[in-house]
Amino acid sequence: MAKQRFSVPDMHCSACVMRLESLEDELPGVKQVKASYHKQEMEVEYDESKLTLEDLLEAVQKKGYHPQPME
Ligand SMILES: [Cu+2]
Repeated sequence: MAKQRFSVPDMHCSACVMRLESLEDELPGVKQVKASYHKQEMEVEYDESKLTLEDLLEAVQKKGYHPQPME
């Protein structure tokens, strides 16, 4: 299981948090998504045997956001 934090600068309200957290149910391999509107960050726990970082970035971008992986 991998954990990755992303900066999501275009998250602008609590509805964004819910949209991002819905990836948990929509994307196979995602175990947990924690998004913070105040920090403009999200943390994703995922199974790297089912999902790559690129898949994850693409899914978030499809929702209209521009995630930047953090260290
Ligand atoms: Cu919003």
